[in-house]
Amino acid sequence: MTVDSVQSLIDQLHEEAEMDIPESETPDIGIVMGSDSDLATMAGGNGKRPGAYAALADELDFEEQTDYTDAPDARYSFETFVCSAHRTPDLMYAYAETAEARGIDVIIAGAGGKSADLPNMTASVAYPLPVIGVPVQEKSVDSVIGMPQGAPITAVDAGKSFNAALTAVQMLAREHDELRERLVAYHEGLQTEVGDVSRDLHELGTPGFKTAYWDE
Ligand code: RP5
Repeated sequence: MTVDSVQSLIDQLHEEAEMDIPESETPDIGIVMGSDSDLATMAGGNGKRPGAYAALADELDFEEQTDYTDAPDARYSFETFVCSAHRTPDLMYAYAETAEARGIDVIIAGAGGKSADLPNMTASVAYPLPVIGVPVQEKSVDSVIGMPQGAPITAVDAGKSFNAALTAVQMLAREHDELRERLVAYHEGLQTEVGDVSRDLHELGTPGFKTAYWDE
């Protein structure tokens, strides 16, 4: 028995899979999570470190697509859903099953708890689409990465949805030079930050650095 609110999402996914929308107007990355309680880890904010949303929207100029039939201005986009593997298995299955036809190139799937089955089941159903699993908690790592031979999943360390987004864009960048350039620019920015901090720490000395940086 699937309740109406879930069934309408399932129906919508299947309808969208039948639409003939150019790939450039469909989301490139699909982000799914087992619960909205995973959102702080998957997106960032609310006391958590930057997550996949922050990597895509703030660092790499992606835009979130909230209407499948109305692409955002940005060329590269992602979408976000909650699909619980245990509470809404039909929705999880429908998302994974339709993802490729809906134009998604890579899925980032996050779940917490000891039975974090959304990433691994999504990977099984969506195959051959690549799925990057995010264990939302340390105790979720084994259930996310523990796939049998022949059933692949790529995964990041617990909570590292930011890196999952970078990995997803690395995959897309093999076909999109513009994304390759954005990734390189992001990495150069990281190097610059380390270089600047290192010079300041060395030249200000530890007490001076603490005053300059910690009292900001
Ligand atoms: C998992 O159970 C979810 O991914 C979440 O991390 C955890 C708890 O879910 P809620 O009870 O907060 O919805 O399936």
